[in-house]
Amino acid sequence: MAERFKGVDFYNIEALFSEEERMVRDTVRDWVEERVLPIIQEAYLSRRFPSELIPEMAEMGMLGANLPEEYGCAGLNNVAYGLIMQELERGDSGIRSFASVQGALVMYPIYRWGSEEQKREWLPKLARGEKIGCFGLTEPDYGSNPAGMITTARKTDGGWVLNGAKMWITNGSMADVAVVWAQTREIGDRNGIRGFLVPKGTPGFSARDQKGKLSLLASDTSELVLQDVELPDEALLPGTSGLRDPLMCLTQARYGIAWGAVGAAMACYHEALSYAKQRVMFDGPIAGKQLQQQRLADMLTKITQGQLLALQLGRLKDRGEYTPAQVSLAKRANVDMACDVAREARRLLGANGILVEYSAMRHMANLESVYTYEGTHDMHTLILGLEITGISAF
Ligand code: TGC
Ligand code: FAD
Repeated sequence: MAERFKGVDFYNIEALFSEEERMVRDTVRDWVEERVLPIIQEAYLSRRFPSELIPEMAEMGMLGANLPEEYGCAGLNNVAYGLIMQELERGDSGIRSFASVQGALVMYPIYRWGSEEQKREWLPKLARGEKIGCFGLTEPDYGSNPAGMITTARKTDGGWVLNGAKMWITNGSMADVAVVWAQTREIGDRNGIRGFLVPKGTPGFSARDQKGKLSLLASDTSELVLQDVELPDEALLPGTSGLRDPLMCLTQARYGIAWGAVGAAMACYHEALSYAKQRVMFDGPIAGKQLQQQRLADMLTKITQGQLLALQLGRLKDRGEYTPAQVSLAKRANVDMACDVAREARRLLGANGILVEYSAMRHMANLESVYTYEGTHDMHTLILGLEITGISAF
């Protein structure tokens, strides 16, 4: 086995984790080292999500890890869950995305608003990785503003008919079930948005790969088309009633991203530091040059701030004291931090920094998607602006 990655820990944050949290992190860390890093370059260049990893991720309890054991999940606390996201994204943002969507955007809404029958039917299979899910909120004309969605759910006798399209959907083509959000205003719903479970193969429902991506290449991103899709009443997530529900799912996923971004930044810093020590230019290692030391000092400072932010957010979440605005702050700050660290690492590596053999450019390209999805950086700025001033500037 390769030498274990020792992490980046300038402030002895290690001491703030419980034994179980450290054990979960180290298990996932070793797995990423052994199973993800050796294949990720090939997967990235071949533009494929490495689905062969799913059974192992499931076996290790990484899917819906903070949901209860009674539905086949690991029942971990939110800090341990965050550490899983951190380690997965140290491998690749696409791997973390897969786990985020399966857990926070598919299993969470079923757990939160599903009937007991839906929970028993889907959650254990999703936790075991036997079924894959996706989350359809974004539409071609409604990205940052999902309230305007035009996908409709029309009530019929004994069921529903869905029409519309969803865009940029992670796991979309490989999903066995899509959590689709549709507006129901025409039937007089006050808030007018409900969630539906749409199984693959339902007539009128199809998924198409998003072509031409230059980011998150080791991830399945698709468009979903819903044309007169007839669903039984049992497809409705009965507890859903308005926009608040998908936004609550986003809070769960944004929380995981705040941790994941730290992992990507740690990978880039680690790579930059070891490169700087061995790359000799002008008769000495570039690690001995002041400009590169400044780069490394800035990276370490930012990563340390991001680690503390994620950890305190996790502790608040575990105590049930966190707010969506706090999650926005952490998603916004940590992804921005990781973008900066990845870019500086790539620059430190010189020409080698553009090669796939090194991870900095892959992380840098991936993080541009992470900066955009789950609420763009700008949207989180405006969410915080509203929180601070009480005035909406959307
Ligand atoms: P607004 O009136 O503010 O809110 C409607 C109701 O929702 C409540 N709420 C939230 N609840 C929980 N968590 C949050 N984050 C919440 N944000 C709002 C709010 O209190 C209200 O409740 P109630 O009881 O009064 O009804 O709604 P708005 O239409 O003004 O929108 C606000 C805005 C702009 C912040 C929201 O639309 C937004 O967050 N837009 C960004 C869209 C977005 O993030 N899309 C992500 C799509 S999924 C994705 O990208 C997956 S990538 C996955 C991967 O690969 O990892
Ligand atoms: P727009 O909303 O069109 O924004 C364009 C620009 O305008 C941005 O810079 C934005 O910040 C800015 N802007 C928007 N509104 C304002 C304003 N009021 N004031 C100032 N500036 C503003 N969605 C899902 O539902 N499920 C998924 O699984 C999923 N996976 C994704 C995977 C990838 C790889 C990507 C790239 C996206 C994914 N998304 C998913 C979609 C993602 O959530 C949206 O792309 C994102 O919410 C932004 O929407 P948009 O792309 O339509 O940009």
